[in-house]
Amino acid sequence: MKIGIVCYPTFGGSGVVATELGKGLAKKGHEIHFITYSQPTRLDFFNENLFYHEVDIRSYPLFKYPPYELALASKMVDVTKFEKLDVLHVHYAIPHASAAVMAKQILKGEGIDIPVVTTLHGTDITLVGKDPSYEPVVTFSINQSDVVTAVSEDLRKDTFKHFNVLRDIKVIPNFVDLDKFKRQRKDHFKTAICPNGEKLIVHISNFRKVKRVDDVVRIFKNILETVPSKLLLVGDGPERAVVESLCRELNIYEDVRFLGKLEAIEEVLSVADLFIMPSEKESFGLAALEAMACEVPVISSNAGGIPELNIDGVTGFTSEIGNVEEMTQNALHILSEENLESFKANALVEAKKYDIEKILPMYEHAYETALAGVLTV
Ligand code: GMT
Repeated sequence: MKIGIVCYPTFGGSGVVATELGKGLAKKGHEIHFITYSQPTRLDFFNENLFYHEVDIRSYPLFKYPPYELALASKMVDVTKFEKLDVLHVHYAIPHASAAVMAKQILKGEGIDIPVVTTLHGTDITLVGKDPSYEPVVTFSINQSDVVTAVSEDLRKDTFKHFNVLRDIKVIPNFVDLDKFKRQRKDHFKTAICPNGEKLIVHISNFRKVKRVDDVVRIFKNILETVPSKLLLVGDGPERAVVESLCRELNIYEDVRFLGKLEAIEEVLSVADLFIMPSEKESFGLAALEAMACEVPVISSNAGGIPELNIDGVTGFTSEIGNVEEMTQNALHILSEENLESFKANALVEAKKYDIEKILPMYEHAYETALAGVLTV
């Protein structure tokens, strides 16, 4: 099948999922055409089935805001016609779904029927999408897509709650490559960070307010009072300076390392003992899944779709958003010698349910359904 994939090409979860999906489908023999404004971050190897088309955004003195959505729709029309695509798969509703629906209409006028599959990822529904400044367009593009998928049951329910959706939404959870994300005995790396056998605690995010990185730091400060540990903070974003100041204020800076935008996160996760995700909103929590695949238990909030992945009392614990005290107690419970190994083993068992090999066929089925729908219209 020839599939056009549209996504944000950056470090964000939706871009990572879209890129890994394209790479996985290419390995299975599908021809994948990424249509984005720059090279997707994880598109870092050559494969004869992978193609990249850059959206040309022309500026003009009249434009205070260059119309990206129009440039994207035009590029989708162009690539669909000239590469003879079978299906367009857009990740993140804003503005990808509406641009795809526009491209579909344009192509229809030229006698070409192209089905659109839209995957909802989270903030496109729960934060940005439901805002009145975008809601009517998001509703329209969800209803006009041929197939719509959401990355968790919670996100599916939220979509019905916030939008006047008149169609089915299929849940296709995010996935992990178990060959890449796995426990590794990189003792030299662990020893370099934890020279005295400390426990290694990790948080990965884009340091936006919804990630509540300050809670991570406060939980870590509490853990330190009982268990010698080190904290690695991976990622970057608007809250980073605030979090750095907090570490100084709490006098724990010596035990915290900020790694910035690290690409090979599997190297850090593969030697970690605990992952913390206290988010205020999280439709799925891809970073937690990647941690679990590396046998790392998770302390998290119970926001959004996280409890579907992090099974309370089994793979880690979930608590009310902001309950730093309970998260601390749960972290200490996991880190105790008698509990750590069983939580690690459980994390891997659960992560295996999200093996890329199991999830890819669900997307292939979604494409076939979309195609069949278009053919019978
Ligand atoms: O979480 C973010 O800030 C990034 C965002 C994105 O769109 O890139 O992530 C969303 O999609 C990920 C992949 O499906 C999910 O794992 C994240 O939970 C989701 N984030 C939120 O819902 C806040």
